Amino acid sequence: MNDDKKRNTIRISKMMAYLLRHGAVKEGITMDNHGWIAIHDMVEFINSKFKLMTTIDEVKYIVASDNKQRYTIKNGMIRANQGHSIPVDLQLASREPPDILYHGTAQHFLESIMETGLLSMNRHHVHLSKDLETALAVGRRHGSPVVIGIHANKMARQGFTFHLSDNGVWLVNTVPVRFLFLLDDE
Ligand code: HQG
Repeated sequence: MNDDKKRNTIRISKMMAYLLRHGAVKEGITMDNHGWIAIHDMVEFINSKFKLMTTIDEVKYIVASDNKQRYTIKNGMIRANQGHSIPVDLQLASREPPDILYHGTAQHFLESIMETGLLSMNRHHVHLSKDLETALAVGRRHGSPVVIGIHANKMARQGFTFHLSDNGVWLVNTVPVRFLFLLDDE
């Protein structure tokens, strides 16, 4: 893939994330209650907005090669597996989480988190990872990364509901401070 093509692919995949998680309805694209939009509608929108010439096949390639498996395609429709700010019902079954899950964040959020617990902020859920590496990468997006441990199974036993997205991200509405613990950096 040449550099121009790579740049276009990145633009298209960013636009997809924006539309499917946040902007579709605002941009006039029909989305059902479960977060699905027609791939055809998305391709048309992207092409007219960016004067690009993407195709359904290119979108399928982006979905198949996405490093976090962010999207699912089914019957000509596409949706994001997690990360929404618009109200969608992903119809995920509740799942019993492992003993410990991790949340990656930035140092500068730590004080506030340790005061109020983890909040979903602009998204629907707090996003948790099953391994440290992923959590660190998530944290790095916000600044100097720090990973917080969560006593997830204990939370579930106390009545908190957990969901597992189709791409392996654990979702929960909130995590009160009493279930959080700090990890050593080493
Ligand atoms: C922080 C990416 C202050 C929270 C990732 C986070 C993930 C608080 C930020 C997915 C707080 C919200 C989601 C509190 C939480 N006080 N700060 N009480 N509670 N925060 O982006 O988890 O690459 O909405 O720690 O891989 O970083 O986009 O959430 O730092 O799965 O596919 O508020 O997005 O996936 O940031 O990331 P975000 P996130 P993609």
